[in-house]
Amino acid sequence: HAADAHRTDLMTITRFVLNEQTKHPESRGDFSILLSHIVLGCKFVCTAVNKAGLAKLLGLAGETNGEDQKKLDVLSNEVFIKALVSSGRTSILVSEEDEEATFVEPAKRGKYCVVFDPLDGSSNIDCGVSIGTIFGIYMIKDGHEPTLDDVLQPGTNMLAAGYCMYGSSCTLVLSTRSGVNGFTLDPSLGEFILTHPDIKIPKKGKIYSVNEGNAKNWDGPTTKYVQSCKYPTDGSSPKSLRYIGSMVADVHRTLLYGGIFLYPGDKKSPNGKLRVLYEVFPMSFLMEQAGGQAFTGKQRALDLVPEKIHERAPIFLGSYDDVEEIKNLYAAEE
Ligand code: AHM
Ligand code: MG
Repeated sequence: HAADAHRTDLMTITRFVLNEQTKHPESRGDFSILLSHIVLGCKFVCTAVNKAGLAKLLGLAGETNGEDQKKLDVLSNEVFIKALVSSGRTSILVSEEDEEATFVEPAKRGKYCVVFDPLDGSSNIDCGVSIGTIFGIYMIKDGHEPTLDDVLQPGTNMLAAGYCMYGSSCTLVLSTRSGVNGFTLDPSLGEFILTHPDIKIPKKGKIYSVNEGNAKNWDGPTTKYVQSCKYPTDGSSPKSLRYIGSMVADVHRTLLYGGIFLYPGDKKSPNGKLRVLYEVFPMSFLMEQAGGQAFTGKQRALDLVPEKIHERAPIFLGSYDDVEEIKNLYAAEE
């Protein structure tokens, strides 16, 4: 029976990625190796996040030798950097935690560059709200010493992107340019199992997600759009508002249920808050791969060419039809 097969034929993320690689005979398994190191980082962070609340309650933090316990985001960053360098498959790493990019020493270099936010939404840790890791993968341009230009590429050049959400369960969502698949960590096996094959975002959604506390500084099109979510003039029902304030959780809900997530630019922060390389690009990549869209208020988000590694951009992403509406409002403004 199909149901039995479901229970006994476990499609782990490793097996899934190896299967995908057989479609590319020239591949030598480097990508699978890189991904297995990312997966290890995610498992580590998942365990650390789950223990964090308890450690605090028991007063363990900082008691031994008066040495402060490392902050979870700093710890997660170290784990990812070390795992990625030791994979032997990377040349340049860009992390939201580090001012400068990490250039891997020549002996350990490989052809990939990884941009990531090791623990996004960390201000939510103390109240147990879902947080996550976001990552994107590029290939270095051939035959030269790695330079920053290798990571300052448009999002359209990404080979793969994903996130891992540390919530009521630990879920890893991945795209290697052929659709989007979701895997859930089975803690007893220590393996990510395919639980959400071929995710497609609904064409239109019933939810909008934005920090409305910034409304007084919004521009015309964003203001008009959010107004139309609450007071639609086309006879449709108003949308529901959901905003967690943790990008991975807000985007994950948007991907599964449909709707729109926006972090617009405003008078105070013309480029919004979210970072192009390791927040805007990976999430936009996943949205497009799932049949949705991602827009900056001026252009397709993945067409941006970042000039600095920590650059920010406004972002509107989600269901195809919902993003189309905001695109029309910005086009009308010009
Ligand atoms: P952080 O890098 O300080 O954790 O900020 C990133 C987070 C995102 O997860 C989330 O989408 C956004 O900040 C929420 O911002 P705001 O609190 O301004 O609504
Ligand atoms: Mg962040």
